[in-house]
Amino acid sequence: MTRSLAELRAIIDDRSAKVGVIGLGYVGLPAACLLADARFDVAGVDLKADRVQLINKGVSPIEGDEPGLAELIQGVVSAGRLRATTAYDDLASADVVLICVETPVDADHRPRFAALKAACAQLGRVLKEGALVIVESTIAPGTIDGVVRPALGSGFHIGHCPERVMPGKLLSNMRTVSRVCGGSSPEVAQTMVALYSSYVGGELDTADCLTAELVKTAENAFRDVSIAFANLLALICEQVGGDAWRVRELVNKVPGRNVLLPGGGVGGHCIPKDSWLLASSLGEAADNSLLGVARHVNDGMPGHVAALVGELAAPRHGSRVAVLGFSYLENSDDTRNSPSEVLASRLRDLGYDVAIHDPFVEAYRGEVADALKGSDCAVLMVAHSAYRQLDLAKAAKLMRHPRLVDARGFFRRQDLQAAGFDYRVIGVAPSAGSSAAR
Ligand code: SAJ
Repeated sequence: MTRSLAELRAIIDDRSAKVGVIGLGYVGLPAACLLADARFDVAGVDLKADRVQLINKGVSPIEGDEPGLAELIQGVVSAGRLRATTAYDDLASADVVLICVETPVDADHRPRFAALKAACAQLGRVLKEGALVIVESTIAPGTIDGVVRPALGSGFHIGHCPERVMPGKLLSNMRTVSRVCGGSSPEVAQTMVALYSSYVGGELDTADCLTAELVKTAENAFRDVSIAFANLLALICEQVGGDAWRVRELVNKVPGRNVLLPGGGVGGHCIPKDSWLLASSLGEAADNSLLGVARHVNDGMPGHVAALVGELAAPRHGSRVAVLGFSYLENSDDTRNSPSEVLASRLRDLGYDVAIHDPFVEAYRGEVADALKGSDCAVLMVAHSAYRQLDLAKAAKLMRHPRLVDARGFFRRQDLQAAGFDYRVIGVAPSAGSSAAR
């Protein structure tokens, strides 16, 4: 090792360290901007040349509303502290490099490390000895030792500081949410704390790499299992004549009890795959494990919504269903692993024509009235605040048949009734006070 950690620490503290970031997407770009804003000289590497060009013009390639990001990119690029490139060679002089590439799972739910391995191999080829490499992508337990270290080669300090961001809040999450600095040694972890304290206001906990891998996959898997419990409770309530929203309300009255929200599905880039990353250490047993079963429950919810549509409006030639909401999360434009996409294709397989509306997603932005017009059933799939403005009485008149499946418990039932809708709410049995019978 040519450089001691103490020397690395010193150039981090005086901000003369050169920083690299690989992968300029939802995680890497805001991180690169915050480090540049903290007065580090930052070089960002991304395979996508068009994204690199946009960034070097001071323009954000990230769609959707990300408060403060466009201004920050403009500021740090025009100040010359952030430049983007497609060439790994530009990282040869870096002292610290963050890796923020995708870590998906394949159709068999096994982790796919191609992007991570490629980034590590290309970086290891050019990076100077003694540099610190930190993986921010969410990775399966054992990945730092089993994949990153061998691909990178020897001579580097290695760490894992998993990202904890959500679309729509990237900068505020990065500035405020606590982080785990998992280092290949306690000294490396402390050096990571020095780096992240340059822009993270939340707590910075030190740990080893394996613990950091487990913390991130566990917190997302726990959320997935908790959502699956809420969804299963919803299915049970429908079965036995109950109302999952009322049950949830009464359970959560007791402090410390927190049943999450049932709904039409679990999407996004994180929750649907991070459970499988954690479960990967179970090998063949992963599918039937608690984590695997929870995944199957949540993956089944769009299909259940399609069945509820079928109960209200049996598919006939020319039947038309309006799906309200296509992004995976309310008030976001992010459509990764969108449950609505699964629902729409299921409905088409059943013979329905499907019209989609979403105020945030370019392809489906039009007038909600156009999607509802002449439809036989509508589905509320995403709880966008904009749908609070929907005039239900007007909507009912636009439709061929005023029927609605509320897959997020979004509308007040008395409002649906008053507007003359025949409706089903996910988690509520037809007999539990809604007029579902046709
Ligand atoms: N969902 C439900 N019911 C709920 C909560 C969510 O059906 O009660 C659905 C949402 O509609 C969405 C999906 O689950 O389709 C995921 O929603 P989310 O609120 O978990 O959002 P993510 O995936 O953007 O954010 C999660 C967060 N993780 C945790 O809260 C443990 C966030 O803090 C992480 O930074 C993010 O994953 C990540 O990047 O890993």
